[in-house]
Amino acid sequence: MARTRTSLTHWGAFSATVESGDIASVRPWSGDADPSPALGNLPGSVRHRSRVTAPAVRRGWLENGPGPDTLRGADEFVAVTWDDLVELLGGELRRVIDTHGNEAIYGGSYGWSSAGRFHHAQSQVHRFLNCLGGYTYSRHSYSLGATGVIMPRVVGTHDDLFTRSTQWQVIVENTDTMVCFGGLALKNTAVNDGGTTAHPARDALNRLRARGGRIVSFSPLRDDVDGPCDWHAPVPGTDVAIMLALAHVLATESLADREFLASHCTGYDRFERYLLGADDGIPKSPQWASSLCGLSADDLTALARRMAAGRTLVTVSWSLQRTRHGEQAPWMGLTLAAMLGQIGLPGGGFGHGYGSMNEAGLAPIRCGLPRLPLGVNPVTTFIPVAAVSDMLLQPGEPFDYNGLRLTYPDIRLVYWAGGNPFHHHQNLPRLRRALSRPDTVVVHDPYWTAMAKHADIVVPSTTFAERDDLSGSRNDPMLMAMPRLTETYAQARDDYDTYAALAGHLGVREAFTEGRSSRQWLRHIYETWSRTLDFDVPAFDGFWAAGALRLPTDDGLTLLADFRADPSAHPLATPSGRIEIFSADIDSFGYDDCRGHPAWFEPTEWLGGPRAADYPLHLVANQPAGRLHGQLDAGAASQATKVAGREPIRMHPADARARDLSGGDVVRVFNDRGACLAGVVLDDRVRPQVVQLSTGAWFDPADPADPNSMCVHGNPNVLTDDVGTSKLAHGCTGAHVLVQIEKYAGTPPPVRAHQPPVFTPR
Ligand SMILES: Nc1nc2c(c(=O)[nH]1)N[C@H]1C(S)=C(S)[C@@H](COP(=O)(O)OP(=O)(O)OC[C@H]3O[C@@H](n4cnc5c(=O)[nH]c(N)nc54)[C@H](O)[C@@H]3O)O[C@H]1N2
Ligand SMILES: Nc1nc2c(c(=O)[nH]1)N[C@H]1C(S)=C(S)[C@@H](COP(=O)(O)OP(=O)(O)OC[C@H]3O[C@@H](n4cnc5c(=O)[nH]c(N)nc54)[C@H](O)[C@@H]3O)O[C@H]1N2
Ligand SMILES: [Mo]
Repeated sequence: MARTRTSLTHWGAFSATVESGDIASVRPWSGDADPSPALGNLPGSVRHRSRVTAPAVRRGWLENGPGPDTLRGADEFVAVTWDDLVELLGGELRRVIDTHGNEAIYGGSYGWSSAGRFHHAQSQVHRFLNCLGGYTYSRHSYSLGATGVIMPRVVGTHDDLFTRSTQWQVIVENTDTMVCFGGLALKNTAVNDGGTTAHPARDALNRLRARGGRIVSFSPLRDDVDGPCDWHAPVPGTDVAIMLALAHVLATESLADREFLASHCTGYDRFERYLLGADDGIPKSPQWASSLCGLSADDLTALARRMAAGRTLVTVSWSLQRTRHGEQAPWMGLTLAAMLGQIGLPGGGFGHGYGSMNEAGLAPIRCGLPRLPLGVNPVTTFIPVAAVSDMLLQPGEPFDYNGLRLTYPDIRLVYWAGGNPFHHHQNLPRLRRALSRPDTVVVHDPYWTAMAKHADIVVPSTTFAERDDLSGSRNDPMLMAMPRLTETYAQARDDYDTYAALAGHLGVREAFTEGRSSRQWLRHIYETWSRTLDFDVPAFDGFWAAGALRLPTDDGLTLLADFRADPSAHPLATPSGRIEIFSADIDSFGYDDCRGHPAWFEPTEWLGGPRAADYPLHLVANQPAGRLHGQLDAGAASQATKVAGREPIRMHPADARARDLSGGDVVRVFNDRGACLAGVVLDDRVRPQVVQLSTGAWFDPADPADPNSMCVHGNPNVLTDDVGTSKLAHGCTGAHVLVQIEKYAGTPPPVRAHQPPVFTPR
């Protein structure tokens, strides 16, 4: 019998019809005017054949015990009982801790998992590992690796840039020109960490235009802005040069707000010497930038004048910092906005992440969120999150990070729950070699992702649809009940129950569970949270019965308005209390790849450099429109985007003609790191010499035993360089990579990405 229930994902709330143990259909939540098409991936996801149906152990690990093994990813699996799993995994955790110490466990476990706050996979795994004495952890995210380090140093905050960003209504009413580096991709506003119930960005842009506001987009893709805009398609990776040119016009035409620079910023003089070329003899003029970015110097000059003549918001998408030297674009965007002197004025100033995540432009809630307490991690060893392969391949080696000199630990056990490094990490051939190094790799996931296939111990997790939970997102007014939609599939278990059993085996059950079942925890975290509030909310049962709770929000915000109004009463959390256009601290580190002020650094992966002679196409590996990352790639909305069963690669018709390619062709995309197959889509909204292949096709090596094997499905991370943004942040640089493309000769191998691995009897 069909039932209907309401729940939510990171990409939206919905009501689901449930039949025969699975989601049969979904309808977007009534309050959402612009729902995400990715909701279409949910039907059939609970009982999909790619589910992990029982605890599984890699044959080689079972037979030979823990140890480095290049067979990871190519071996068979053996199904074991839950009791066996608890004994094997519990015993291995005990061995590693007793022999090598807790530092030898890598528990960074980066990834998005699903939206519920209690069953949040990272929270669960971190609480569990903390109960065992801790783990080597990771800092920051693949989303904002560079921003997460540079922005606290130069504007004193990271989170506030997003949670307290200038809101859409303020932009609609006040902004004359919105200058968007990296566009305003509406596809990305589908998503918010922890769930999202409304998608107002499209409507806001339409209302801004109706009022006479203009949108200027710098992006290799025309459709990074939906609807009318002034489109500039520079050579990818040259945005900092463009911003410098705009700044140069402001500085040399007396259009810079020197009063604001003196009262609210520090170090503009040092930066201006660089801008004007006082020391290096190179003025960063529109003519100079034009030779790098391919845009006309006159157009840049005219734009700078227009920006100074009205209320201008400079926005920088997150993608711009997911490249080598990614610290520079947000820092330079902030500097440009500071020179315009409109930071803190309604509709003017700086924004970071409009068109990257739904939260930019949305009102923050006026309270915290219910959350599972994580305990304390006594281990102080960490890595910047995108250094995972470096860590596994170079134990004991020193590295630079944010002014520190650190050492990579010797990891024996890698523990992953709720993330997929074969989605998120760069240079997958190198990652495969790195994953052959530790003694043991443990993965919890509902699905047989490539990461699960590379594990020794695979723990079948439930999906959000199989358990009770509650949502919560810092810029969404709705706290939603997420009731279990259907019964647990096969032998899957909630991660919480798995950790409780492991904790029991290891003698820390009470510390982990505090005597509560997961249902009791849900009530407990809600009640603990409700006691921190200065407004009334229903008791847990009332909330659960109502299904949703509207929280109060801070409306009408302008980013940094308080600081602007009174910088001494509201100083920034920077050394000077002001915007640091020059940072003495960063300067003192003496890094060659991040200096004391924002600057142009020539990228490695760009059309203007020597690599382009061999790999003459610039691949933009952006976020997929039809899904969240690799999640539910097998679902209908994601599958509808595929071409010949492969991930679509969009290219300009001229670049296709030059290679004798037509739409629908299967092509080999390659460089010196690896290769993948993809399906051609011709589109003149893509800048010539640029191709776009989104992330998220499940990695599918033609020959799993060969670490250099091509991916037959179209995962761009077989091509990307595994190198950090700089010594300052070591952020992820996966957004850009140079490639060559050729027609695939012969019959393309079948895509097997969504099939389980081969099992063998014990
Ligand atoms: N080249 C390139 N690479 C990129 C990017 C890019 O722009 N270019 N973007 C980067 C960015 S910004 C990000 S955030 C990352 C995203 O990378 P990830 O966050 O690692 O990707 P997801 O596919 O969301 O992985 C989440 C996993 O959690 C699993 N899961 C869901 N619910 C549960 C649960 O309850 N328990 C457990 N145990 N597992 C669960 C899902 O099945 C899925 O496998 O990718 C990064 N990689
Ligand atoms: N549908 C959907 N939405 C998502 C996600 C998803 O997986 N699916 N992932 C979410 C996550 S975790 C994150 S962190 C955010 C990421 O948000 P972003 O990092 O901002 O997203 P991207 O799609 O990688 O990039 C946005 C656009 O930047 C443009 N761009 C790339 N390189 C350059 C350049 O050098 N110069 C200029 N001017 N433009 C460039 C590309 O054309 C691209 O479409 O997205 C979130 N939203
Ligand atoms: Mo992200």
